[in-house]
Amino acid sequence: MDVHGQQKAQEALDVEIKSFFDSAPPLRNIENVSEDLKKFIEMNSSGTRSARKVVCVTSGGTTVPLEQRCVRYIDNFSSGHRGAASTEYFLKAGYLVIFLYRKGTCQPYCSLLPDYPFLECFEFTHESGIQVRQPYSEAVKWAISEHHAAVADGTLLKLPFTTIFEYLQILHMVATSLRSLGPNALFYLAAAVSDFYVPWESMAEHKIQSGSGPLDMRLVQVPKMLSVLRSEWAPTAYCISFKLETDVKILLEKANAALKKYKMHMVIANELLTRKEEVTLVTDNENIHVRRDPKQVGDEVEKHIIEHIVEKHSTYVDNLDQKVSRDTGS
Ligand code: 9Z3
Repeated sequence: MDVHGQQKAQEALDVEIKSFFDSAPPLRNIENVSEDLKKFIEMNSSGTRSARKVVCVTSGGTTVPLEQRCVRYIDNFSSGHRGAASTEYFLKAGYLVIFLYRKGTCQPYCSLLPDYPFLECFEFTHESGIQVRQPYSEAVKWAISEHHAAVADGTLLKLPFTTIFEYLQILHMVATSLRSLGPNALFYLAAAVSDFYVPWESMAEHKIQSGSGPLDMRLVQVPKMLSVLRSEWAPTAYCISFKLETDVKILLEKANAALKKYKMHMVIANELLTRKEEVTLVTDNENIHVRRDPKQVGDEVEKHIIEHIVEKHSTYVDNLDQKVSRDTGS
């Protein structure tokens, strides 16, 4: 595409993005989100913490409501395991984490707990108090101590979303809040984001009636926000997105295309069935194949992913710092 064509495409995207945000239902708890973000950043940018790196981990799938008073919705698959496990490894590596997660999906430090932890893990004592049942005592102790430590230290901020409207509005708020951190900010976009949605103004208000025959509904494309994240929202942050496919034959090609198209620093390519075993980290100059070691009990692929990212992000920060020093002659 020539320069004129690129300019036209950019203008069209800007119009689509504006219309998406203008027509999205306003976030119900916008004041709380903005207050929590402000406190999190202020708390962590005072004193010795000023040089700490901050990562926004997105996790879980977004929904697309079909009715304004929503009874039905389309969902994007994601258990939230990738985001939750990665959050634990980022915290361990010394990052501050903003965990933007789909309500009801996996949470950091909870992977060893059963699905219904309250009913399964606890029992009454003779004195009608509550205690942890023996098989879960270590897992519960670990979950509580790690989670409380992260929240009490102010190193973990959790922000929930459900719909595509909520997700993109909060991501926008997070990105613009982290802009001042420059290269120390990292985006790790593991959430499974809807590609199509029903614009709010063309959505039925009430429950769609089934008596009226087959449902004919037009979904429009969700504007690709990755490119504005890079160009406007947080232009010097390190940005990592994920590419999910079910056909391995096209996976790397698609990941490479996304890397170039959205100017990502890294795209993590994963295939649905093997995503917990292996992924490929695709960057401009190399593809790094990462596997979990099945012989090592409890080894997780996320541990190896985060090790590589910490190294790449660190090099990125150092290179930008050196460039700034050269440019300013300091
Ligand atoms: C991923 O590819 C994640 O790794 C998974 C993790 C959702 C597969 P789980 O939550 O699974 O551990 O069960 N996330 C991104 C998926 C996605 O929607 N990517 C878009 C695409 O592939 C780009 S934003 O086109």
